[in-house]
Amino acid sequence: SVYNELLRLATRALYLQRCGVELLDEETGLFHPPCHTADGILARADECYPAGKLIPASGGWHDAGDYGKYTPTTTVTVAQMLTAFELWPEKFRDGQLRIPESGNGIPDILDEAKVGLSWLLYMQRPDGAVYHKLSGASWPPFTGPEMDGQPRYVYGISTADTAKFAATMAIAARVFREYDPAFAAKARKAALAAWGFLRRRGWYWDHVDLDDNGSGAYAAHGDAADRLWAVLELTALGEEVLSSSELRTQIETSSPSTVGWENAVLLGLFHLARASGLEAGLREAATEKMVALAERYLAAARQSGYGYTIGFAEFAWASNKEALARGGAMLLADALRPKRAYREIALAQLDFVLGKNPLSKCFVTGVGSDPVRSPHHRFAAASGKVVPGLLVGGPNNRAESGVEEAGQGPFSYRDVQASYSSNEPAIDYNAALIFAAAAFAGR
Ligand code: 9MR
Ligand code: ZN
Repeated sequence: SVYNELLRLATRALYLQRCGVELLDEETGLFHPPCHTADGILARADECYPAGKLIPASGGWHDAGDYGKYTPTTTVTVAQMLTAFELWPEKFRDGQLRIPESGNGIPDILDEAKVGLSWLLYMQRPDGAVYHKLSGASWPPFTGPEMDGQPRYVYGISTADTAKFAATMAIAARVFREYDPAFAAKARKAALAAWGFLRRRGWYWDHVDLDDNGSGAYAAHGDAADRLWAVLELTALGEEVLSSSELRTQIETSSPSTVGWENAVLLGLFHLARASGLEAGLREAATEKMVALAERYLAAARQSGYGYTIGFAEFAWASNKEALARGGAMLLADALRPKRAYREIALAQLDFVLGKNPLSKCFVTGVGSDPVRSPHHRFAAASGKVVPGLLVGGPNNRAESGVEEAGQGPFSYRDVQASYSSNEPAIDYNAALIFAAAAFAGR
């Protein structure tokens, strides 16, 4: 049961990131009045609306140390939470997180996932397309979120975001069927509307550089991986979107990576491999792809005394998340083709971020004997309190912030607020942590 509290805090950290509502948390003493309640106004005219139109999209989660809300991270975060729940339902209970919804008869992790999903539904245009992000035009000051009074803009749609949305809503439609059928039906309808848009349109992103002056770019350079993810999830849901021979070609020629905001094909392959009523050959093809990836990371881990999958030269922005995601790829493969080494190496990734590393530092706030103390996190800084359960990006050779020392592998890290490139948490980093903690938590 040693990972149970970690799982609880890592999941609960999303609750502490909620936007658009008052936060009044007895457990941590954290408080802020309702924030960003006027989210948001359309930054530029598009095919459906004039510039300045109010697109009601309050709610959701603050992405990271900033107060932006992004489709790329919200989708993959929800998708990983729901996948963890599907794999290990016995580890999630109603009442586990002590959040406002605790006691409503639905496992808390689903309630929390719904916060992200409900916001995503707001981000869909009537024609099915989905907006990329919602944020201010300048980076917010280091104050509580309620003090960030600048206008907040909804920035242009993209087919990459629309596809990520379709995939995530398809997962939600499947998982919520048993717990909240009305919501599941809504998610399915939204997924199909997004898919309809994708069928009518090739790769497109309504973007100008100015959009990124006060928020992360989360730039996509195409939408092929996202479209494939959507196809796989819709198929797993039982929708016929491609012929089985086309599907097979797409699976066989795919190149999945770890699950992240850039690419979440791996989740689609996994859900398809487990879908009932599908040709065994298709499921087998998906499994082969997943096993090949897991084997690659296993070989990498064998080069490291820590069993870490990230080599010295590979530490980059969000290396902690990448390691946990590599472990996650092994856990997904393990669920299809059990292999002890997958679980051992996945655990080694978790151990590393929890402190079994050259700095003996725990990269999660509020956890362990030497946790992160000064994350690049506006709300934590303003409150003067610990916001527990947040995983920071970790060692980063490129040291974009200029604060941590560059090129030092696992030592390129500093626990100071200014180090946004090594010491900032983000919801998608926590999703990878939730997944790993869920795998090793007891029931
Ligand atoms: O997590 C993101 C990482 O993969 C990118 O390399 C980096 C630079 O583009 O951006 C990270 O995301 C940040 C986002 O742009 C803005 N909110 C904070 C995110 C975490 O640092
Ligand atoms: Zn907010």
